[in-house]
Amino acid sequence: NPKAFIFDLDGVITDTAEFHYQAWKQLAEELGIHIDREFNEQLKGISRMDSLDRILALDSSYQSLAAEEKEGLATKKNEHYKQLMQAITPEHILPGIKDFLDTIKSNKIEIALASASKNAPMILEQLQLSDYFRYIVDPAKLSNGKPDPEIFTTAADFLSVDYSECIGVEDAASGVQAINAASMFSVGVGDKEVLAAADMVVEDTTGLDFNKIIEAFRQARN
Ligand code: G16
Ligand code: MG
Repeated sequence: NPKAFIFDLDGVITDTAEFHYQAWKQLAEELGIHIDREFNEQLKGISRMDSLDRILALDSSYQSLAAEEKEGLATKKNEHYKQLMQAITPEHILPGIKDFLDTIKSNKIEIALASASKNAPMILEQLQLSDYFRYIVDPAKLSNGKPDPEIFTTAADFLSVDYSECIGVEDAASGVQAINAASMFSVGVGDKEVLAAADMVVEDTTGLDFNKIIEAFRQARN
């Protein structure tokens, strides 16, 4: 059996993308910049500052902002986001995730979180899922974001588990890339074509079948 499951948060455990979008939209409007849901797609899995850079790149009048000004804007977005996140309850856990976590736990396999979100501990708390997670990687301490494997290897190192004995679960192509680069078994949640690099893909979170995943993991390791 694998020794650890390492999860992404947004798009796997809960859908925070819409809340991030609302918060960025509010900030963008204050700056007179227009963004839509299609644009928001490229902000998934991307860090707060990188997301801000992509938004500011849409308007030539924001090309020479000082670092402190950008910090201020990023903080402002996060204030909007935290406000919206107050509405998050266990009802916002994606379908099948609670049962999947219970099954992993009852099989005595470790669980960790590899999310780019600095708000991840608060979100898990509100979803009432914190107790499942032995470790939550602090993205502020990383040198490189996904697709770099660092966030996944950091979790495995903390748990003292070989990378080859870990299974990573991701909804973003960059996340799957990060898992693969860490030599872990990758499970993609979402579009088969977008996540073609994953060792296994399920359409949505209801497809996360513990036995099927273990079977595919064993086959890949033989
Ligand atoms: C999530 C979201 C991103 C967000 C990032 C940082 O990543 O997908 O859109 O920009 O976290 O969030 P925060 O501003 O809360 O630090 P993941 O890795 O959970 O998919
Ligand atoms: Mg994600």
